[in-house]
Amino acid sequence: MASNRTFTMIKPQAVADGNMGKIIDMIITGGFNIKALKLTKLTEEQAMKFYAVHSERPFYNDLVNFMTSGPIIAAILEKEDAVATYRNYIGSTNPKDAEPGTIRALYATSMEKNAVHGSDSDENADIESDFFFSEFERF
Ligand code: 3AN
Repeated sequence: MASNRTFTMIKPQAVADGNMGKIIDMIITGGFNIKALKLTKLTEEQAMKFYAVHSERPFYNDLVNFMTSGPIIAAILEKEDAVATYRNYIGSTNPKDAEPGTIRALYATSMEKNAVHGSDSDENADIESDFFFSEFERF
């Protein structure tokens, strides 16, 4: 059965562009309940660990540099079938392919600076949520 939780980040470019409030509003109006939320900044070590699955990819170093370039918002979201529903809601990784009206279509500026992260499986949603939040920081 699909989990009802997913993990998201609002990436540095979207925060720097002044769009974090609009994106959080879209998350709420999309029917996702926020179960944890923080503004933080990743260290290089944390970003390398978070994206370790991409460590062999040619864009890995640029991705780590970008993700440590400024503050991010991290959040745990709850909704039925949250992982798949949220990935549909944010749109394709490449904003050129993102459906009109999705978060990435509205706020991403490139494949790398694609506004938000959304977990790709229930297992990763749990791992990523645990990466950012202690038990005292979520409900
Ligand atoms: P998604 O975030 O849609 O699940 P992944 O997991 O394939 O996409 O990629 C993780 C992150 O790596 C993306 N959010 C994006 O910022 C970056 N990325 C993926 N593919 C590329 C690429 N070809 N060039 C630059 N950055 C990329």
